[in-house]
Amino acid sequence: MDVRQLERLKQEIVRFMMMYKFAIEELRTKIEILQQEFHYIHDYNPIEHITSRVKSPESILQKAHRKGIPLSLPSIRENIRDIAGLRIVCAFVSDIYKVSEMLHNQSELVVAECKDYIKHPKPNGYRSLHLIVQVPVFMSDHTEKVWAEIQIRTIAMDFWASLEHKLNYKYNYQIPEPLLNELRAAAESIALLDEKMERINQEANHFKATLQSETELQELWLNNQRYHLPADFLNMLLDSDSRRK
Ligand code: 0O2
Repeated sequence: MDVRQLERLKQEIVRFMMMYKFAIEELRTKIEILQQEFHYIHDYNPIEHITSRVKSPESILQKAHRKGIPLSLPSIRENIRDIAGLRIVCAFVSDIYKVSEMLHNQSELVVAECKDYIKHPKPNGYRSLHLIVQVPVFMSDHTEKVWAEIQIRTIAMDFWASLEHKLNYKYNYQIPEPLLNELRAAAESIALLDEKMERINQEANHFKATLQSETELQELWLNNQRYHLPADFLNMLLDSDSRRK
């Protein structure tokens, strides 16, 4: 292969990978807006943190070989749908489903597949909710629809998955049976812990709701600025709300 041909191919691969970087940026912006909107309305943030990555060319190649996918860019683009990957980490299991619902309601986003490894954990104990989505990326002269995978999980599930990933790397995907059993048991404990944390949080929310004073309900904060909601304004809205029903 001559140098010019190699350069052209490299450019093609760079353009290919860049599309996934843009898809991640589009998704991050969408999710950050949803997160802020949710925070203002419910005074609560369902997302702890978000990480993202574009799959490396080695990893794409390995997956293509493993799945018997023809080695061409169009075929990889269509068949490997987790080249762009986002991981959303939440505190509670109910937050995972709230975030998933918000993403399903985004008109520009097509959710093509939802794999619920929380209701149906993998045999090794892996838990997480995976959404395969198609996101439009707006270029100067056209719009590209790009596949991405969004993994949503709790802090505890994330902790388990990163340890399991590390062990797989260490043992070259041949983790000894006793360790596999311990991992499965740890996954069970984590599921129970997630349930317990959820219950405690629900009780705390109930307590907070009963304490919320009228004065608190008459103020709102936007960009660190406090706004007062006059009682007349609230009454007027209440009136029109009841007329609508
Ligand atoms: P990486 O390094 O994250 O890119 P596959 O299971 O890959 O043959 P599919 O349908 O793409 O087919 O997989 P699935 O089940 O939706 O899983 C996709 C991703 O979820 C994986 O990507 C992992 O990131 C994560 N995942 C799935 N199962 C496990 C598991 O048992 N343990 C851990 N730690 N992570 C898991 P990649 O491409 O495998 O890896």
